[in-house]
Amino acid sequence: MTHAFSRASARPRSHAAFARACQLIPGGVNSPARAFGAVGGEPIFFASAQGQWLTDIDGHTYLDYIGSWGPMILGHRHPRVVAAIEAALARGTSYGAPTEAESHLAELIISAVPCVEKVRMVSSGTEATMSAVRLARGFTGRVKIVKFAGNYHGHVDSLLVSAGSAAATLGVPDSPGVTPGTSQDTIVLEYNDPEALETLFRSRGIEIAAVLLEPVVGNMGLVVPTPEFLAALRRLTAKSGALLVFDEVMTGFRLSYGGAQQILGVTPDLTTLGKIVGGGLPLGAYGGRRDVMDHVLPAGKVFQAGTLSGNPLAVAAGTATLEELRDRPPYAQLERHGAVLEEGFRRAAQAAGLPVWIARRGSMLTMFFQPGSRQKPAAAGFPVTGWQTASKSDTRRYAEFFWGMIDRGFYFPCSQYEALFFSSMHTDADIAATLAAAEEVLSGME
Ligand code: KE4
Repeated sequence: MTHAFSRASARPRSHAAFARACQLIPGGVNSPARAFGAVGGEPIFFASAQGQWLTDIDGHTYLDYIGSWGPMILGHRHPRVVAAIEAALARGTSYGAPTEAESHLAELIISAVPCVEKVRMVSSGTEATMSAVRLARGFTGRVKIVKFAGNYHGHVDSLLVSAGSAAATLGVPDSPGVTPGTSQDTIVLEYNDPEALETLFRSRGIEIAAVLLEPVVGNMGLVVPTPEFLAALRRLTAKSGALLVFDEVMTGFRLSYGGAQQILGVTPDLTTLGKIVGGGLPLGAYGGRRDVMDHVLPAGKVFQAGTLSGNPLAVAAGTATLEELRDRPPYAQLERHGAVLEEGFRRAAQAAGLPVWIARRGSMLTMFFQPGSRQKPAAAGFPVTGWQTASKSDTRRYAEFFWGMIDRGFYFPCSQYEALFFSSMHTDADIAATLAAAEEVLSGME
């Protein structure tokens, strides 16, 4: 089914821009997640954004359900964030020396995130997870890292093993260039499988430096942890001396002001952050127990450094974003809108006779399209509990849904294996218009 917008003729300037970019940048993009590889067609080039809206270089406007893959929880160009960046800019852009603003942002993070007693700022989520893994190994003196299939933690060599997000989308969950010597110390288990975790710790617990996971997964589509899985994670790591590391780059300040760990009631030993904590500018962070963090150079001997770590502009954007989230928490509204979207998508898919599994936490949601013939009302979809079930999705149907929504001006994630996000700027009318469009698209799908 070809779509008005999916044809390059719908966006001639994007088409030309993409052709030019492909001559200069691998795949024409600076990150594969935005390449539209899984949905076909060409990526859209954008000119500007404001609030909940994106405008492409052909002048089309879209309601934004990606929010820069998570950071824009307050919408684009929030006045408090813009003012903070402008004020910092008037004083300088980078010093390569400490500023008081970094301590203020550190205080905000420490007061918000339950496990964080000390924190180190870096420039991306990847740097945060890479550093946390090195710290866990340096602190414990152990080697093995446990991760879970379909979880994505950035493009860290040792973690690009059965990875999610663009790695899963584009079929390179174990990337070329990652050597056996690197990946041999990474153990991959299925998410939400406490028995596998028990078996591993029974035989190899003393080898394990850390267990790293997305506490609510966004990178295989949205998957929530079972209470049994969470309890096993915390019990087994505590008993064996391994560190429990929550990668909250996506969920931090998204699911609540204290992140996933606050709503799940499980306190890890380390947490990694990114996206929202930088307010849309390049900033990541890792933090946790003081006795662990004090092993980071120069307090301790675990090396980690960065020219632009704690960059004044990024710190200003992150600080303003966190202060706005603290002062006017949007989470009740995000929950209300999320529940309406979830129920509306479920009803529309059922009426269209399409088997789906819908998972949601707050303003993170995925509708997994599943194989099966159409029958009205649709048979219930099977639960998606980990990569083994997520990877059974009908990605062709997802692509058809994606383009149908693009045709109608709704910018959804360009992969079945991503979560959608929406902001505090999305209105009741925006949510209703989204559901009306989804009903139209779903009812017309093959
Ligand atoms: P960055 O290096 O992209 O800032 O963060 C890596 C990362 C780490 N941990 C989690 C849980 C993440 O979701 C991410 C990055 N997420 C992807 C989207 N699923 C970023 C989009 C992209 O790669 O362009």
